[in-house]
Amino acid sequence: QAIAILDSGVGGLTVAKEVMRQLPREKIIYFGDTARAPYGPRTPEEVRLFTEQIVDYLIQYDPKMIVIACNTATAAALDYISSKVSVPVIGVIHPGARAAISATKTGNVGVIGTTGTIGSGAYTAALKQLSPYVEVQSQACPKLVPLVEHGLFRSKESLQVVQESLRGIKDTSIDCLILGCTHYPFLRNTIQTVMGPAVKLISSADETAREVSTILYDKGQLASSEESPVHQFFCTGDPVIFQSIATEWLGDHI
Ligand code: DGN
Repeated sequence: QAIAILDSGVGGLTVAKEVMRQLPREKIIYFGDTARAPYGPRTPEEVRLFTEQIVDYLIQYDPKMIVIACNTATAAALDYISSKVSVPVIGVIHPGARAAISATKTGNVGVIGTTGTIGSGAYTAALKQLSPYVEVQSQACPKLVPLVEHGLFRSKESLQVVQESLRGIKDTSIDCLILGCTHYPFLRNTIQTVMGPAVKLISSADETAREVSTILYDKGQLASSEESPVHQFFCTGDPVIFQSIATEWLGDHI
């Protein structure tokens, strides 16, 4: 049985890569809804519907768990999807919040994400639940996902867009910044350059992969085969662009 990982596009590959690294025997079925990305500007109802459609599709592959590797879909649909299916479902917001709380020294945490994620307040709620006195600065960065989906994350143009997008959060007193959208690790170096070396960047990928590992271990469902698994990738949009971004990011021909 495989681990199903889904996102609005290529962003969830940042989580898939970490799951592959921590759990190299696990087979992954990845689904990127590239034809309908970005999800950020859509209503929560629409994102919930799209997430449900993807889960309905993936369930035919009988996955042993589902990872909603999209913050926007986690905010809009995690509880709903969890109540609908019988396998464990996890999102990326709580893992990201946990990683930030263990990383911050000053209790001043920044979060960047899509308009949907930031508007939902889900990170602030998750952070405050873990540590009531944490100070949270949030900033929606709607221009970053399209850059990544178009494969422009190494372009010159990306520096300018990242600079503009981070203007509101750059001069605050945060000591760590949650990359609250799974697309943002593609722009990690550029974001680090703009924020400066004193701000630690937090991606939820590591912590999410650890949670996958804990759940499968507790259920006695970790893969035991010695053979390398053959992963499967699906996208709803142009497969050539998806394949090229996925191949570059994962460093393996997809
Ligand atoms: N990668 C998704 C996230 O983490 O929110 C959303 C990207 C998008 O579709 N805007």
